[in-house]
Amino acid sequence: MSMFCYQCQEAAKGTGCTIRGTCGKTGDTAKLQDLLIYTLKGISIYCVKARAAGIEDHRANQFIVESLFSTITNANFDDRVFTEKIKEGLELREEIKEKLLKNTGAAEQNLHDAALWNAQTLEDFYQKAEKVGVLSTGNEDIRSLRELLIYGVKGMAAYVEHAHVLGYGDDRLHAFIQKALAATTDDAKSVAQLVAMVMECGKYGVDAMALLDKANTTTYGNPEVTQVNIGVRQNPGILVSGHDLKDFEELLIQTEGAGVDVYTHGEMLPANYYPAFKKYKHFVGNYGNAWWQQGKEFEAFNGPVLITTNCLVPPKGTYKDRVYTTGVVGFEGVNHIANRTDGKPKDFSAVIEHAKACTPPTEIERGAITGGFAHNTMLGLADRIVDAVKKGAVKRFFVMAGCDGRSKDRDYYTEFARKLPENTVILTAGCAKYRYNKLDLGYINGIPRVLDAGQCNDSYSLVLTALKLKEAFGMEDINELPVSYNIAWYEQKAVIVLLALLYLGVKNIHLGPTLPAFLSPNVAKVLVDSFGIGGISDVEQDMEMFMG
Ligand code: FSO
Ligand code: SF4
Repeated sequence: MSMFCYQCQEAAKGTGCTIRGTCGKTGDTAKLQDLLIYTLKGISIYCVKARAAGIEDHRANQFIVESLFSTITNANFDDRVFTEKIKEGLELREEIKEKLLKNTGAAEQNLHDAALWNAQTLEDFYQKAEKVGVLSTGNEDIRSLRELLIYGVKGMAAYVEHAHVLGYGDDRLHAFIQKALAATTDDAKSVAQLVAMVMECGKYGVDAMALLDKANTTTYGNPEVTQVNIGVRQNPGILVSGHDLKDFEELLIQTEGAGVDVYTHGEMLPANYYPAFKKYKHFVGNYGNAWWQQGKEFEAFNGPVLITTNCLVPPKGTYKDRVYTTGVVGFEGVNHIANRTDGKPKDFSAVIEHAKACTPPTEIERGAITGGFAHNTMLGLADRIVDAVKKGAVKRFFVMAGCDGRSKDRDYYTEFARKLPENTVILTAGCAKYRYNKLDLGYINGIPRVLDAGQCNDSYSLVLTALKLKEAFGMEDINELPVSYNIAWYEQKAVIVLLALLYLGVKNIHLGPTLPAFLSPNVAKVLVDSFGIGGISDVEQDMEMFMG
């Protein structure tokens, strides 16, 4: 076995990737990612102690969050990045150790190896990585809970990083992330204690999404109901994918008057809903679909593509020279736009110059799709929605948020949406929407039957909508609402969204297309028994179950 990774829905054979990732990650990259996580655990052990002594290390906080984000599925495939991060992490760990020693005057005793090990060469890194990966935890249930916790904080880190870029932060989130990472090295932690920590992770997940929501809406305004153009214009274009709105804004500013158009792809689609971006005349609309379709869509786009976060698919040679990564994203041999320094914007001039020399995008479709149903819009529609429910025009809401992926099984979601009775409404967020957002599902009392709140992090908006409905109907419990949860997951941001929903008391969530490989039978049983979590079967059977 040259690697072991089971963090996403595409884990090979539903158990784990052992030779090469389905995502394209090599065994070497997987090992370096394992070692980086181990390094972060060591730093966290010290950060927890330093915090208790009154020392908050902001550089460590930021390093941990960015490093976690870089190990999320489809974010970074560049071994040099991980090697550098491990080296930097080891130095950082020693710095915090020194600070702590100065402060307390006594060296720490009996520390876990994660806080002690050291190595310099790449060869030593690989050797060490073999001993500290996922399978180094022997007990299947402890391993499952440790990994569930790690994937939860990876997702949380992504949202914390997006908020940070916009100038929003909360040290309590860093404190929890580090406490969780350190806890995964503590052999004294029981199954029950780890379960409690996983639930606590959900609480901080809600806080992280609320923080990001505040950052996004304060900076760019509340998303508005928008008809998003999915056709093309005649100028050369730049396509922007991923979730980072700050990158998007800076690119829009720098392309003004350049004779180059800007389009969104995948999870950047919701940028179309923000008032702050609507003023840019060269912002055309959305091109294409969810991340996994990027091969053929980037090819047809003809111009440069900027990937601000996951999901990046290893680029084909035919368009690789047109791909630009930035932030935590990376791929060997692909152009990378450097981070901001001294508060100055990123420099996208290379992407813009590249675009000018390209032919305009090939048209792949025409028309428009509707979105912008985040919590503020929903608040404005609340009376109409409550009325529609009371009069029986809406019988049930289906939360179908989450992710899309390349597996054929995901056709289920298109068929499920198509076959839903006409008196039902889909609430969505994340790239899962592409499975049904171009179907003509019609309207109920002027309200579309597919209500898109935004990116996966905007699942927070869906929760606020559910809480508002609970209040409007005078209900005690969110589970009394006529809402069913049929959620599609793919990577670790979906894990934090799920844990956040569980923390808020949402029961009977169905998760597909398959349950996570990292849930051991016993851990899965805890989730089934306590929260009624279930999988999916076939469309007819599930429809009957949900509507029944
Ligand atoms: Fe999708 Fe990828 Fe947003 Fe994920 S583009 S799969 S859950 O990164 O983050 O929904
Ligand atoms: Fe496999 Fe997913 Fe891990 Fe990639 S991220 S190696 S596809 S489990």
